[in-house]
Amino acid sequence: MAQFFKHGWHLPLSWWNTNFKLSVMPVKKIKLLCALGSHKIVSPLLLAVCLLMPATANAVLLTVNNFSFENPSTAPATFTGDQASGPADWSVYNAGDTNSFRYFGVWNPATTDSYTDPVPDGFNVGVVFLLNTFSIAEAGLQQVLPSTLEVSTRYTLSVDVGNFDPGSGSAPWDFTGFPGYRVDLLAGGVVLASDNNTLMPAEGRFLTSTISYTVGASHTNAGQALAIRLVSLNGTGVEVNFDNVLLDATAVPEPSSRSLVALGLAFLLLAIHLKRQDALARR
Ligand SMILES: [Ca+2]
Ligand SMILES: [Ca+2]
Repeated sequence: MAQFFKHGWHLPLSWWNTNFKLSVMPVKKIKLLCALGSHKIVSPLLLAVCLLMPATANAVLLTVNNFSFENPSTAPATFTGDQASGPADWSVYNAGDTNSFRYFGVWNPATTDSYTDPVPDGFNVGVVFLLNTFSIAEAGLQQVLPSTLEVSTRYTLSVDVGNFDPGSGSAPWDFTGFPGYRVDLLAGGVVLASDNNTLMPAEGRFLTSTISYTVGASHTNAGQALAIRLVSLNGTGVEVNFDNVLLDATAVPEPSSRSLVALGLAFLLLAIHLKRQDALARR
């Protein structure tokens, strides 16, 4: 104990290893020992480390209906949709102009050259088709989810975003370029987080947009319905495609209270162990 106070917290690792039998272990091994409860036979210090390690919480996949735009089922090289309603379970989001030449639905690119990449999931992709010669207002697809915003939870939303290749058979529309996109996560109609056009998929390619949003101990929109909005910014290129819309939720323990308790327990265990070591040394 005297040695501990003499050197304070700046003791070399070898001292810790000798006194606490805690080797330099890979994090994976420490996690395994923590999970197995082996700390009881390793050392109190390992138990303290276990207490300080963040808890592993499992992500729960929330329901996004028709997340892959497979409804309606659509034949290869076929668009199914209209100007007023989106694919099943999705509705049209029109930010400004509802009368211009704009279509919403699903597209099955099989047998066409509209995509070099395979469809991210299933056969269809969601379609937001806007001719910006009629209006520059953004538009897209949106869905209110069955889940509500929960406190102490981290949400992760991922969506594959595609750039329709002009290919050789897309006339009379010119799909050259990319109109830009935005993915919004909402609760109670309020936007919580967005990916505002940070990715630039090449012609005929998909990229995955991912956004995260962590809710603390309280939130103005807690208990209100979550929603997802997939937007085309209506720049040059006519069409943006979306697919594989996945939203998961992970419980997040309150960091302040959890770490305070863990730190307190860790110091208590260390003090007990040091006292025992000191008593043994005096014998
Ligand atoms: Ca799909
Ligand atoms: Ca394009």
